Amino acid sequence: MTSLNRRDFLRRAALGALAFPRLGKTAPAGFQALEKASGKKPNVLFILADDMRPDCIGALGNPHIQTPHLDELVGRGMAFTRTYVQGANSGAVCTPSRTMLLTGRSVFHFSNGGFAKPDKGSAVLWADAMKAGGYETFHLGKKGNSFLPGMQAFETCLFTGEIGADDHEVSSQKSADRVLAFLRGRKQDKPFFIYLAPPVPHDPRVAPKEFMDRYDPAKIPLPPSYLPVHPFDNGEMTVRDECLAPWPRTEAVIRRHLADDYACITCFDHHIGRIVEQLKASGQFANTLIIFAADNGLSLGDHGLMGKQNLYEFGGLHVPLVIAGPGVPHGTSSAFAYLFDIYPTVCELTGTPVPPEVESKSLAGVITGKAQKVRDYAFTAYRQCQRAVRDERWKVIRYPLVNKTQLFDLEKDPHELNNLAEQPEYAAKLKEMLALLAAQQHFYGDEAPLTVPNPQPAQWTPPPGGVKSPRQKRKNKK
Ligand SMILES: [Ca+2]
Repeated sequence: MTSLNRRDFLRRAALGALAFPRLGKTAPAGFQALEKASGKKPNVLFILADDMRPDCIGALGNPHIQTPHLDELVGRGMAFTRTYVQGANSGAVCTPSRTMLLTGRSVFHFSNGGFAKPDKGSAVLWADAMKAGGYETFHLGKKGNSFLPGMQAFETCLFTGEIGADDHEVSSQKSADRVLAFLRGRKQDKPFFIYLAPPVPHDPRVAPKEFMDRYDPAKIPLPPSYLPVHPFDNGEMTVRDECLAPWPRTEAVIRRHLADDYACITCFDHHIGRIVEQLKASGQFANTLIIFAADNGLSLGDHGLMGKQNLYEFGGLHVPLVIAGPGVPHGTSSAFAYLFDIYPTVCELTGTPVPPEVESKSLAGVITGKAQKVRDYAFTAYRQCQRAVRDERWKVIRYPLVNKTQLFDLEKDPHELNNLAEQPEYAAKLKEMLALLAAQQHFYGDEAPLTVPNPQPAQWTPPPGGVKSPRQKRKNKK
């Protein structure tokens, strides 16, 4: 979008002349429901966890983690159980993920952590869209590995480092304290849009003792896909996150990581509860949309991996997403969603015009029951080394740099334990899924090749003596 177009958009939006450009001249059903329910625009509280698996909310089927406040959110709202980050061209998956959220642009169409050439002028930032829609905007989150202009567009833009919340042990508490101060101190004439994104449960996985004490590693089951070592070179075997545990990943080490992760999430949940309590005390709860999601998923022993640099279902790009509040019925949706669908979804649910430059899709129709889905497949990408696509049942993951392919029947094998790609009876299905993968690449503008001239051997063994973690390297330098 040119600057003239952008100015024009904001002016027209402010004047109310841009009446729901995606949906004709009437307000969308979600907004009509909200208007009916509340008589005014809802507040928006968007909470973005940093590195959180989709199976780390108790109410979504994990009996080993304590998340009472997120459970309450699930209990009254809608959970999207197939939500993915579209892709990342960097091991710091946070960066492209957050850039997509803050711009509504695909990872294949922006330069900041994306795959494409610069086109900074073409995005309308989420904060600007919400401001134009009449919102007071407040951001509190980590500064690194995100998209600075997207954060600085919020009227109040605070970084966790400025309030002592980069210290992971107290990050949840201090971030919640600052949100509470904002809620108590603000004028009430505009609805608020809060974007809360502290660096939790991201490693180092530490929480106050009262939360760490709640989990006994010995009682936490290993992931169904636990392996000591990933069976082949996926192109990213010694990236930062993979060095957080030595090879082979022992059962005891994985249980410890899971316990620490769960403790950090329970601590975050506790402080989310404090914010919800304040909304209730101030009478704003009934008119506040609360959205909970994470910027990326995480492997914690699954397939022998520790990080978010892979495309397994329980791995890098599959994230939790729960939306609750006025106009949102209780339910679960298995519609394929991208994390950056949240931007147009929130716009539509709040009667805020969706800028035409936004490339993701609103889930409001799914929420209000008017649609079952917004896309037929989930396509995901990681750097040049991994590509995947899944439909309702089948999934293919392609590793072009080592000429390796995996085919999974997710209906029978949800944890991706049984690779069918080399079994002759699945040759036709494999061919079909690889064609779909190529078609999805073309659709999204992804130019990475699925085959390369001289692929490397797929075999991989851990480096002798391991690889030092970033923290160990820093320690040794001192
Ligand atoms: Ca992250």
